[in-house]
Amino acid sequence: MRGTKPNDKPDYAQDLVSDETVSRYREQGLIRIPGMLTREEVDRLLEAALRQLDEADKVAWDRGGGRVMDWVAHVDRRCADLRGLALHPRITAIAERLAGGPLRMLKSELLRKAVGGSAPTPLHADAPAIPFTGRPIGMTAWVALTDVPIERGCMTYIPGSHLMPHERDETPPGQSPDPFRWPRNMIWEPRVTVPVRAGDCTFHHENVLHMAGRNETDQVRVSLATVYMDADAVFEPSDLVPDDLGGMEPGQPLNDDRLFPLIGAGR
Ligand SMILES: O=C(O)CCC(=O)C(=O)O
Repeated sequence: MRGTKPNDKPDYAQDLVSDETVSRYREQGLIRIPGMLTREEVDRLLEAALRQLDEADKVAWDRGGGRVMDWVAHVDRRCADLRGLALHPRITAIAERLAGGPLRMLKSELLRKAVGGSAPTPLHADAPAIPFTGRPIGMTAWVALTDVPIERGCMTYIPGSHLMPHERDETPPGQSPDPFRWPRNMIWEPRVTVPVRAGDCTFHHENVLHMAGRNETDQVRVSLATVYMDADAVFEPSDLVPDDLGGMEPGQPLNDDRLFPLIGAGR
């Protein structure tokens, strides 16, 4: 664990994921790591998460007459337990190994798909909502704090789509591009649906296409999605997302250690 300075051991991250897993992530743009958290961690973090979902202001995402989900933005800035999860030593070490270079935490969002139907999460890639450029490319670690079978709205991905061009129809003049419109060339690509147990973690590349089903069960779906970016990434404003990162200037590097801490080996 972090207290024993795992990153002083050069083979720490190597012990956590094999070279084969890293290659698979880079080919497919996603990977599931089962059992990332212990039962005790899941219980403690779910309790903290439910408290946040109860008390904090939330962003609601409605689409097609239903609620896709709601979330607590930047939850790491208001809850020490969930900050600990966003900067979890195993998760961050694996993230850097998958990405192949030093990363910073950009943001973490505590997600909820409520009981009572909800709406599916539409197919999208995250890159248009991450207004930064850099190498290695950003990724999301999505940690399940409840079991998420297909019926509770687990994620479905198009493996390899991060390496394919995302062909879209021309946006009519004067209109913003719709990031949730299917890229035309992806419709017939195979998809993979990934149910997860509480404590499992998936990582997905910011350009991989993904979606999720509705929650059709009688239990809430709770997860923490943390976005990690290249440690030297620079801000590139986007029309699609409000700048909720603290008034950054175009071209400004992501080097505020307080807001965007280095993770893993760089800490
Ligand atoms: O949790 C979901 O349904 C979607 C999450 C997502 O799109 C993401 O973490 O990038």
